[in-house]
Amino acid sequence: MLLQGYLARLMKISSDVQAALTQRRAVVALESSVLAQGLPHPHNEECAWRCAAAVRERGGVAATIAIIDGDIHVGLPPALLQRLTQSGGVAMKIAARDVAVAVAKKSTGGTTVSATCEIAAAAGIAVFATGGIGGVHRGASTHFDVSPDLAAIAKSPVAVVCAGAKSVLDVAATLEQLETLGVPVIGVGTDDFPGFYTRSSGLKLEHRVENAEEAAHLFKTRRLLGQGGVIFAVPPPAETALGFDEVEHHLKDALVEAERHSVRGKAVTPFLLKQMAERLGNKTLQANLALLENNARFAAELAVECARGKQ
Ligand code: PSU
Ligand code: MN
Repeated sequence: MLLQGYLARLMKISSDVQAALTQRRAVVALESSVLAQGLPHPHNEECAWRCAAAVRERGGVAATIAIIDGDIHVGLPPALLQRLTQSGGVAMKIAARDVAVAVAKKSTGGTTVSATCEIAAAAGIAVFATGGIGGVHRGASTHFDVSPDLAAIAKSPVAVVCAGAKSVLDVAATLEQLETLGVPVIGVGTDDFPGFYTRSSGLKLEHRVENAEEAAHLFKTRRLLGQGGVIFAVPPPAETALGFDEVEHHLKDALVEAERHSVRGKAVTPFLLKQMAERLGNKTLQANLALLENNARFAAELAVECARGKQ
């Protein structure tokens, strides 16, 4: 867990985010690995403005988190955001364990879910929106590739709004691991765990809420108990969601390709997502952008509900 006092000295909080935090208004943290590694230019720029606008429309302040020249930014000015969106893939992918390295070496990069969760918590931001979380990769029983996202969510007192786990993963094993780590996974208006590109992963959830108000009540209760994060799983919008069989079919080929190129470690997730984008074309891109925006919107509604009565 990042230490709040020390971290504050390393952080640059934008004035709008700082004002909202001081006045206890709704703030939504946004990750930036999706901008630096996840989406090609110029779609990453479209993602940034659509998510920020969705948060604003629902009465929240967006706080994109990233590390630029070693500074931890909470709320990224447009000129610095472009350093990531126009980096052509050379920006660092910063997971929780890389934060200290990136700061010490004055590096520039996008923060993944694990790093963003920990930085958001240390900055006093309770709600965080992303596309899909990382998790247990297929074949993990032999190569042990489990995303640090899961452990970071378990220990950070943050509500993580997502459209499920990335479909390239072993989703059932990811849910098992979240149970082991003590992370509640709550469906928003659904009994199914969403499948990122698809409305359902085919796996059922134990608990659901119907709206942001119910989600806020549950999350506040968890915070009162002094426990870690909660995952709120929102199905991707029906208009752009893909079919389960179609995604699985192409995924099999993408996994073979990853094996053929001996892709390992942090490169696995970006490689598989890029393969899927190439195989399914513009549809994955549209689905990805729509679900990111949709998650940002729900996260803002949740943050507004959480802030109610605090000002
Ligand atoms: N690359 C992408 N898209 C992403 C990510 C990386 O093309 O969304 C990021 C997310 O921020 C997520 C992380 O937290 O990947 C998980 O990576 P890994 O499986 O290496 O832990
Ligand atoms: Mn990994």
